[in-house]
Amino acid sequence: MVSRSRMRTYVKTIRTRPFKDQRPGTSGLRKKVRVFRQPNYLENYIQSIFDVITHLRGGVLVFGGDGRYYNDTAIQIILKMAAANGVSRAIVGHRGMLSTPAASCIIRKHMAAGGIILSASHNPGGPDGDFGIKYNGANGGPVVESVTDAIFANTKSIRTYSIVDAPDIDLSKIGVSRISGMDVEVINSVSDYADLLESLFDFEAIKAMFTGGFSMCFDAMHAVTGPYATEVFIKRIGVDPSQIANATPLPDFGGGIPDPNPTCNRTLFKTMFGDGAPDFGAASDGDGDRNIILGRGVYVSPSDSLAAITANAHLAPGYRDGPCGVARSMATSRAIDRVADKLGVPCFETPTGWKFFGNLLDNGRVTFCGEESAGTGSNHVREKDGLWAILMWLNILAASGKTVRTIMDQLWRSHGRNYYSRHDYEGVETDRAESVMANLKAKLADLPGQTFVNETVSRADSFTYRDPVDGCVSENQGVRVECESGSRFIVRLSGTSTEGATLRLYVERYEGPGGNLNMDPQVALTDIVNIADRIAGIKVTLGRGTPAIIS
Ligand code: G16
Repeated sequence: MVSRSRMRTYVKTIRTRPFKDQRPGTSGLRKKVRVFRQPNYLENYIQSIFDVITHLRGGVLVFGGDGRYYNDTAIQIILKMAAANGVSRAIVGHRGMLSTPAASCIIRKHMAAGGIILSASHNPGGPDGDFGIKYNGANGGPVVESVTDAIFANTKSIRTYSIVDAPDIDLSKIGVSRISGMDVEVINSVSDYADLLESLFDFEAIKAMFTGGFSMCFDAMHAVTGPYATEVFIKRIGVDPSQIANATPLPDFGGGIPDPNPTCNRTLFKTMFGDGAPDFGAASDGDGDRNIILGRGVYVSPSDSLAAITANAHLAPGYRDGPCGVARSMATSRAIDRVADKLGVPCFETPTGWKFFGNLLDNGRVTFCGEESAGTGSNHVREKDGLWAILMWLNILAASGKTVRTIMDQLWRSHGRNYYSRHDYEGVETDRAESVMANLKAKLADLPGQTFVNETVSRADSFTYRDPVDGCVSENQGVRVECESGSRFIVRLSGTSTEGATLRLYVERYEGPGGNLNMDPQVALTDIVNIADRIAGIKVTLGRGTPAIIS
């Protein structure tokens, strides 16, 4: 506990004024760096966390970020505020860095009260880029909406914050120091997490596969995953270092955008579709929770990856019994539903945002969950986990002796294929994006029964989620329009963009096991894309001819 005399000596109470724009989005508070650097902006939000979650006083908290620009400055401020707010022990990643899944692992392993993660995920970094703050609870996962709502409410009335007046803490040395009554333990960021992964997968089988000539290209995109990939792939599995690209984390991600989609990671996609491509390609994002999977000449969409993992996970030692249940976000393709159906396990449909999986995982209702946004994970932590997904794939390939293409062909031949794509209209005017949503919602009641080209609408609604564990209701989670054929489209506004609005159109079409399973998804989806645009008037209303990113 912080002694009163020490508190008097070191704690400063600073007057502040509320900012109006501190509502957390899909994944914490995400803003431009320049917004966070305004005097008191970061401090107000952090103080609001401590004001709302009062049991952090006297508790243990985990701290770390993805190493992006401003991570080093922000973490010093946050640690000094934690000390001033009575946190008894801070567990901090070496150099202030922790991947998001590693932070979740460490919160759980050390039974901490929670953790503060500094990341804007896959968003660009650097002084003109983005920064973000997430608060995760004792289960290691993002807190539920009622808590983020309370934090937001606090930011609107905050008048003071507390911070200790002390020199910066040296986060480059592993060990324990003390700041105004709070122990600061700087830990090796990778070992707990690597141990957890090693307990779930057959590293020996994966090692034997590489020894036998299997080749991989893993791109860490100069983000936080580099040191974890080095530990797991190179040190523990024996992968040749030449198979790991961009493993050194940089504050600006080397000038790239740490989003492993086909547009931001052209190099990997070019490699995997080029002559002499390796057997396996993968990448993760800024904070290491996303993943992308490719085989030689084949891209596995995140929705398909979730389905393939669910169908084959029994090949990994940690998942021998298969899943007890699975979950996907509403916008994710329904490929996993078919796998779950065959396995005889429930499949839950949640809104976008990993926080909605927390209750299902904590309550033992699901083993795997995933999202179309390149997020896949299991009950081993409470965040999506890029390296976990990549190791799961490697384990499946090693245990089955099959290629990525064969795994996918077999999945589609037994379950059919859910052709799927997401079209992102980024940086559009907020008013225009909101008017697409409003116009679409106004049409919903009349859509069922109407035929467009060759598709007849069977259902059209705005998605409302009722959490089966705590009964909480989340409304307006995206508009979905489903057709009798099984095709559907979904439109929603992103909750992670930092400039204007991002409108996402998700399209899906089902082709049965006997159908044409090898089309180019964009060709297969042409009709439903056109129908969506005709109904929602996206291009006209936004004044954009094409989406910025198609994935
Ligand atoms: C976050 C959330 C994910 C969500 C994604 C996209 O991921 O954790 O659950 O799917 O954003 O959200 P939106 O469509 O609202 O932009 P990350 O990796 O950015 O933290």
